[in-house]
Amino acid sequence: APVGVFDSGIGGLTVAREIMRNLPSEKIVYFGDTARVPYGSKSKETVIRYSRQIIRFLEEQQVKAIVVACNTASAFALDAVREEFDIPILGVIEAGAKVAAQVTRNKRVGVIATEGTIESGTHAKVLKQIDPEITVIGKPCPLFVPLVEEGWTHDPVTVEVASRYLKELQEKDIDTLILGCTHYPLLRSTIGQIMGEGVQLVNPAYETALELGKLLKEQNMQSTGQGQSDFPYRFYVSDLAEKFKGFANSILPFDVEK
Ligand code: DGN
Repeated sequence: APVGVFDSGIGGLTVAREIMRNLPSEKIVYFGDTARVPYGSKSKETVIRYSRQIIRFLEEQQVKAIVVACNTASAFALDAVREEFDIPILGVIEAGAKVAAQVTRNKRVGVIATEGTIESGTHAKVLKQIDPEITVIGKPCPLFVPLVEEGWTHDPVTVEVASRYLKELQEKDIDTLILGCTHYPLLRSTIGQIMGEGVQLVNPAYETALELGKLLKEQNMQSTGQGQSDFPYRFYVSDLAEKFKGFANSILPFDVEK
């Protein structure tokens, strides 16, 4: 059976991509809620409702586990949907927070994400559960999402915007920074250059793929990939499939056909 992955739109492809790279035998059914994106500026109740609907859809696709690739949905809805559904559900926040807690030396961790994710305080809550001595400094960077979707990952405008957003974090002496939004791993080099070598960047997309691997192993649900003849990835969107395809083809190692 495939793994279900969902996001508010196209950004979750950064998570799907890490699953493809790190767990190449797994099939994926991806759902991007492109009709209702962004989630980052919506209320908790709304994000829970949307997440619930998408999980039902993925269950109909017979998935064996679900990855909530969207950080905002992970922040707002993970606890609620885990209670409601029997299927294993993994978010992207815990995996990133766990690694950040391991790598920080000075126990000062920065988080950049959407407004909703930062306001939810979920990263801070999870990090402090792991180590109460960690100080968490959050900064919403809402303009990063449209800049990435515009394809301006290395544009001077993006460098300027990033410098403005990250200035505050630079002044707060963090040594670890969580890229707490699906799109931010695509800005990794720009963010890394601005923050400098003393700051370790944590990519929750990658860490979540590894966590998924562990979960599937523990539950004896791994695929072997053997006898797989069809193309192993399926993508669904709630609107504008063409635009989705364009973005997908720019970041995935193959072309999405239909
Ligand atoms: N996928 C969202 C997230 O990771 O928080 C970003 C896009 C959005 O819904 N604003």
